Amino acid sequence: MLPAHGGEELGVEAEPEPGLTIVGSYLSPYVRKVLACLHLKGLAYRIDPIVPFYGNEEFGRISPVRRVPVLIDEAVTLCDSTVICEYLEERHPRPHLLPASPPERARARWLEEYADTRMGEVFIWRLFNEVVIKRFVWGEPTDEAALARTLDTEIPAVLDHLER
Ligand SMILES: N[C@@H](CCC(=O)N[C@@H](CS)C(=O)NCC(=O)O)C(=O)O
Repeated sequence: MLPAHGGEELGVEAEPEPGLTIVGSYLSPYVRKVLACLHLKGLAYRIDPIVPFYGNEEFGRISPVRRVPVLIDEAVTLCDSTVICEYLEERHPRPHLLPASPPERARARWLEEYADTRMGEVFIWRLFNEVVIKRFVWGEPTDEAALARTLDTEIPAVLDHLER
């Protein structure tokens, strides 16, 4: 491990050992998406539970946009949960995680895209950021009006789309 922040070992492996490493905290839904994919495929991995805000220089090298998850294996280092899951699906096709028929595959991809973008925006950046990250990472107060808007209109609209 490389030293990262405040002397803690939150960095990433300089020389990854053979096998499969996922860099990223369990708190991240994008990390958990990749872990769900690994579990469903029965693949062993180790996790380097870095919090992206505290990542060191090595983290910036393997994740140029400083986001998690990152996958490191003996063949490749990859960012972005969708790219990582597609790689796992191609490299370890069974069990298939996408449906067989093109319309169902497309629908599954749309749901993934919707979760990654709109749901991420609403649940991570409007809700979780407002009540947790702003307060406990940056020491800033919650914007109560913005939070109320998210709870009253944005989250119900997202859930309505999923219900439909
Ligand atoms: N499109 C990316 C999004 C990943 C993402 O936004 N991860 C968040 C954690 S939930 C992150 O690393 N945030 C750090 C930052 O924005 O500085 C993916 O699917 O992997």
